[in-house]
Amino acid sequence: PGVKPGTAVLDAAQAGPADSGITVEQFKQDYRNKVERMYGDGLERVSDLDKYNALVSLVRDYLAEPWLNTKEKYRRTGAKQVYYFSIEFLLGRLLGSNLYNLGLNEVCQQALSELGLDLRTLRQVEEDPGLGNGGLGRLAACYLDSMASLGLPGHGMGMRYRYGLFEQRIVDGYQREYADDWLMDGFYWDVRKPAEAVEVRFGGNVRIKSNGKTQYIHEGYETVLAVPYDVPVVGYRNGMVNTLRLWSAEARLSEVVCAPQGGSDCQKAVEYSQTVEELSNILYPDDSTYEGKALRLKQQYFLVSAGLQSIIRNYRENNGHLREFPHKIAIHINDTHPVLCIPELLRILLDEEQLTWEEAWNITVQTMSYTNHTILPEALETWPEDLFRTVLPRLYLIVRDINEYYCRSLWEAYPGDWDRISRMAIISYNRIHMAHLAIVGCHSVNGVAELHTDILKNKIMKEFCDFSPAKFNNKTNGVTQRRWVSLCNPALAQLITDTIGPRWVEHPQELAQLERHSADTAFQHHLLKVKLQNKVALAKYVKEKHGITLDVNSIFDSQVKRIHAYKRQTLNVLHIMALYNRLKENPLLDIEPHTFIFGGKAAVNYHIAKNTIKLINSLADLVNNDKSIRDKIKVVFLENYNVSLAELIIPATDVSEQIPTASYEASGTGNMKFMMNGAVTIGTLDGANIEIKQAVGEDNIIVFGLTAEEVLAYYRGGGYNPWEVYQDNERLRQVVDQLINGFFPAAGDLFRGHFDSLLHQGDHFFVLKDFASYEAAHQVLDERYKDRPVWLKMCSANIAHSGRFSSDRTFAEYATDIWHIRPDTLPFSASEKQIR
Ligand code: H53
Repeated sequence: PGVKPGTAVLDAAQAGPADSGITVEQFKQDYRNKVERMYGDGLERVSDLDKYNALVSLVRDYLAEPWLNTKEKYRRTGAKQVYYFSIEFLLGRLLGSNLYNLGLNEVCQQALSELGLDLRTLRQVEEDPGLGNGGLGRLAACYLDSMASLGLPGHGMGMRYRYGLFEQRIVDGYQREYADDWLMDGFYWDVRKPAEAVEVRFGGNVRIKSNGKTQYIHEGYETVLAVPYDVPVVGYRNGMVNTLRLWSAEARLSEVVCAPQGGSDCQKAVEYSQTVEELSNILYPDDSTYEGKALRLKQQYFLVSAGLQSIIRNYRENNGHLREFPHKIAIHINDTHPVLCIPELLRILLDEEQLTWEEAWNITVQTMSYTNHTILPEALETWPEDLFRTVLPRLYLIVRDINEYYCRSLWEAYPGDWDRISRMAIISYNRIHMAHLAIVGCHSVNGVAELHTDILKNKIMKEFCDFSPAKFNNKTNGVTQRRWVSLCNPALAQLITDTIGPRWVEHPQELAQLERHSADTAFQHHLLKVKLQNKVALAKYVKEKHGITLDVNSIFDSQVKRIHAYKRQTLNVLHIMALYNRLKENPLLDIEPHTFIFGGKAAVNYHIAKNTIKLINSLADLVNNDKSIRDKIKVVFLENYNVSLAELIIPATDVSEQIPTASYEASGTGNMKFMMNGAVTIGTLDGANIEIKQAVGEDNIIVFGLTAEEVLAYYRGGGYNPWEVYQDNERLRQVVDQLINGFFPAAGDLFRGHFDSLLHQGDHFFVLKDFASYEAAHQVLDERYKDRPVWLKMCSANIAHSGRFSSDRTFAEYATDIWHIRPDTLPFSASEKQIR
């Protein structure tokens, strides 16, 4: 407790193209003044938190002008604006990245150092904003960085959660969830805009008035005030600052007292305000109850309605009729959570603008595009019709109309095929299918890796794709090399720049030039040094935080991601157990020393995943305290995995574990971050792993296990028989038995759920089936590692071929193919940066 992941320092030589124009002297003076004005006290007497806040405030001053200029330029040029709606934005700490993108990093570092301060310490004061959960949210944050850095007029639209998902603490090996009070000390990056607040309406009923033209009058509703907070999104040294708009729910108490719900009693008004504010209290409220479900649905509508109202208000100030809307505005729906954008835009066009259904529908479809991020059935949202009707009565009628309109066109295409029509309908069996609504209401539907898109097109959404094939396309995910190399691994960034020059930061495909140096002894020597330095930094953190000493000369093998059955942390655990058994049998066994690193959160109600955490920690206790294996293996579970911790783990990792059951991981993005930092992937042929293999070549990645096709074929045949595999493999049998036979002395029956799911419930995720091939893959890995020049060549190849996994590439594709933004029309020229 109390130990936070640190941050890396950037070297002065990493300065990019543009100069901020601010000198060290100026910075020092500005900073001193800022502290004095904010706190009425001298720099020497204020706390680190005060120093940090003053620094953020100063950086905000510096970016105010480019922010204003950017908005002004958009207004003047009328450039088409993109709005990326997402329920999550996992931003990570912003001080470092904003300084870096503003080109102010070196100046700030120098100025602070001359004032006797350390930028690293102040960066560490920042809490990770609790605005996301996993890959989806972090991807959205990478995309914001890329849009601004590419010069694209693209903004984020999200929620300002009062509390994050939860803070994970490990108590006696178990996950315990604590409130993630990330806003406790304030968040100095955003600007509250009360004057731009809008009202969002829930509940009530709809009266239909017909005098010539049908009118829908929404009455008896409850109003919630949506207040926007704007966060600047700084482009990389291009003078551009876009906006991430986060919405917070508030009640205007003065009005509440007079409202029927509040009566005239102050106490009641306060209670009422609490229920209103609940809307933006937490991400993913527990939806196991009716109230919980209603809260989630309200939260989604809140984001969508507030966001759209503000977009339209802004549009009206600068443009004419809403008919032109799709030429000026693109709205992107990140997963199904913001799909209500579709009926909400229709509502505005129909009820407020009085457009005809055809006009309104065409505008909506041309404006909207949707990304699917999963094929997991539990993540493809559906809502009970009753609940939907109660919470959103007007939208319900609109969704019903869309459904009818759509089913009519299905009927024309497939007359009499009721089964197909009911499978494809938006409303069926009293549920509203949000993914169906998304496909119908958007002009583009994309998956996030080639395999994932193929599965969508040929399996999950096959019938939709047969009906409108032109909508479906692939956009393989990417991550920003600015945060995931330059900022988190400055020593590597420096080595790359020394070797091939600085252009790669903006043109990541130029990393391919490293290939020529990959067998070069001097380069390899430096690469090794960089890795070691990063391992030392991680080991220091682990020692301080967890009291465990890591051997920095061992292989650092990491699996850090959400804990989920399909991601198969259990497979990793069983393999470590088998390795441990081998060492116990033969303490002289010649294996490379290994450090197995785990991190990740399990959803609060996901019991078996929570037990997986306990399983990992039980294994860690056993292995780390067994002197007989002479520290050949260590296991650590790092508490509270988040962006900042990832920034520490990824640069220090040698082996990247990407081992989901093939077909389940839509893309994965951790896999990309690890490869950029020179880790070698051990992985299944799933998600973007396949494309990583294509990029690096099969010698530079270790793949194992069933392919997606094989997995899907097994499912079609009703599964496989895990007993056979269990009987045939002695080492595997031993570890599976050890889950329940007292091997973990204090565990009792704790891991019986794992045991049963593997043996008695058909091993749905093919853990046993893939075990032997996983073990063999690890042996290959060890062989390669022993031959250091070969290993380092593999590491270099991974870095060299990571360019196509830059989110700059991905978003250039979104811009041209989906949003139809021509680079040469951009106010901040991005044409040179288009890297298709
Ligand atoms: O989205 C990532 C993918 C990853 C996928 C993840 C994701 C979430 O984090 C949350 C919800 C959801 O539907 C999907 O699991 O494979 O890389 C970004 O596309």
